[in-house]
Amino acid sequence: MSRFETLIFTIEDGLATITLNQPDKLNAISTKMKAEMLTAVREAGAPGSGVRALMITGAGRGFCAGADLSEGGVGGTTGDPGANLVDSYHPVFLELAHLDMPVITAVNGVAAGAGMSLALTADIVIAARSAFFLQAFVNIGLVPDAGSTYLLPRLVGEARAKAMMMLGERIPAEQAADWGLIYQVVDDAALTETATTMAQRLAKGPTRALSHIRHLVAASAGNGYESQLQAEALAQRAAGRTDDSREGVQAFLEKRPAAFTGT
Ligand code: LHQ
Repeated sequence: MSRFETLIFTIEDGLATITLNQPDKLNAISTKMKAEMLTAVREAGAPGSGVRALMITGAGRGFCAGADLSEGGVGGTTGDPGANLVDSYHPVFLELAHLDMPVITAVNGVAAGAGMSLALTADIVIAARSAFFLQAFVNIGLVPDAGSTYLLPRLVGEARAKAMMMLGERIPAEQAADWGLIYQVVDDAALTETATTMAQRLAKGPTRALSHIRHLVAASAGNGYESQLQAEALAQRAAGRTDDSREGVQAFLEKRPAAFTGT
């Protein structure tokens, strides 16, 4: 029997997969789900877990409909939305941001509210053609949270970000891809295979370099050009000393595919 009530969590060949599994509520984020996500993400990131990539997707027709509004409204069990965010959303989102491995989200259906924020935490977002993205917050008189006001303007620019946030309209997956909000749209039937194949490839990649890439790009939002050059040099020094870098160069010279180990 699974240890989790609201998720399916698997680890296979270095790839951890979290499937949000409350399909009757379009995988809305309950208190239990937040706690279980935190446990699962921590397990994936723990030293010695052997995990080298994480994929997040949803069961059923939704990816994630945001905060579970059936659980005491927007304040959750505490009655205070701010405390709800700080106490139980931020730990999950920060744990994801700090992971030293690539993260993919396979957006199988609606990604709304904090569910959209969750989708955008990934390094690579792939969506099914029928999926849509919704800054649902304003529709219930709230402001975007769980990182949406940080990530969205950076991805699509302020004009589109503010229109999404203020109008609370559904943005179809293809439009999201055209805007640069996500990486790729695929036919619904192809989503799982496409995303899994990409995640498996990342799980066999040069993990240290992939980790530096995600942290460098995250840092670039707050750095000037010169600081970012410095950050690149530091990361390159570390990446250049890995077994995977040595293997990559050797494989190139020997005209064979590299066999990266993540070390
Ligand atoms: C739901 C939900 C849901 C519970 C669908 N909860 N049951 C965090 C904490 C602190 C402060 C506040 O902010 C936050 C972050 C947030 O995420 S706030 C934003 C919360 N999310 C929303 O406002 C989205 C609400 N949902 C919708 O607008 C629609 O359900 C969408 C557009 C997602 C999907 O529409 P439909 O495809 O037409 O599906 P539906 O509305 O019929 O929903 C299907 C079922 O899922 C339904 O249950 P039922 O028993 O009637 O079949 C919904 O009640 C349930 N559900 N979202 N967030």
